[in-house]
Amino acid sequence: MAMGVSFSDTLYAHYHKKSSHHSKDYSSSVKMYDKIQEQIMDLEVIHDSDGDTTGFRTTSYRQDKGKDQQCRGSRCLALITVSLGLICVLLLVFIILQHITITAERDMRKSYKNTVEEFNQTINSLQNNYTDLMNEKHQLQNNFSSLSQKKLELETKAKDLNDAKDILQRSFDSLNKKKLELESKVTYLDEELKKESTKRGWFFLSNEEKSWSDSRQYCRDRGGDLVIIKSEEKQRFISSLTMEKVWIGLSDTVHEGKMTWVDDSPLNQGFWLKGEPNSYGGNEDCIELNYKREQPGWSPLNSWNDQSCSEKRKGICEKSLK
Ligand SMILES: [Ca+2]
Ligand SMILES: [Ca+2]
Repeated sequence: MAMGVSFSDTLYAHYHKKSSHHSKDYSSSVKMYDKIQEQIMDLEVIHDSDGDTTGFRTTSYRQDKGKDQQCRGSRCLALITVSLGLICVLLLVFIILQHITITAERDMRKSYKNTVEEFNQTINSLQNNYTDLMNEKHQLQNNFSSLSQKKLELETKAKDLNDAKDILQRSFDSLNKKKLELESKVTYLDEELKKESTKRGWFFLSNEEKSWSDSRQYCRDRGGDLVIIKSEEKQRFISSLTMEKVWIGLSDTVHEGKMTWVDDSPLNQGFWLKGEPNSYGGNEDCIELNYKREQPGWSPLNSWNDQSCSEKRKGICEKSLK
């Protein structure tokens, strides 16, 4: 019974130590074998001593001693056989465990190898990702630098535009002030023009040569009439407008010899060429300006002539600005 407990414990201990200490398995098995041999020897000694301590050696006992020794030899042989069988079983278990351990180590190495390969692939992938990210980082840094440069340029342009805006604003304010001044002047001049227009009219020349009455009609159709000249200043001014012979608003059509303006006022001051009016041929009732400019004695203040009213002349029209 003591041998059975020892063997089981030893086997149990051997089983659990085996997985972690493979190098010690063989030496442990040898030790166990020696221990079993010692236990067998102890059993033989105990059996012999038991026989010696009884003290009751009978004659029949001596006769049976040969048979007992035979049985003891058979038991020892059986015990040795059982022990050898157990050792074989133990070795078989050891071999199986060794095989399992080697297989486990092989699987572990294979798994480790796969893990290392996956780890290397992961490292390579991470390295590639790191390279890509670094490239993107450099690109972003370049873009950032470019954008920063553009930002500075735009800020400079914005500052320049702002300065230009201030200058334009000042110019606008100045021009607006000048505009107001000019509008004020225009208003003033408009008032002055209206005042002056009550004293003077404005003048224009008819577009084609016609008789005195047709030329007058031309002027009347446009809101005016043939010009009336009642001052030396106006005579000089009208003479400066044209070099050709033109009709003015003076005639003696109604009463021969009595010159009358188109507003029915009488002639008080005339600017006749020397020798005029002469009513040449008895048929000269309408007055023209600039007659015989080439003739000696002609001047802006001496340029009128009485002419036949059917002669074709342009007329100088005067239109009041009222
Ligand atoms: Ca006449
Ligand atoms: Ca004449």
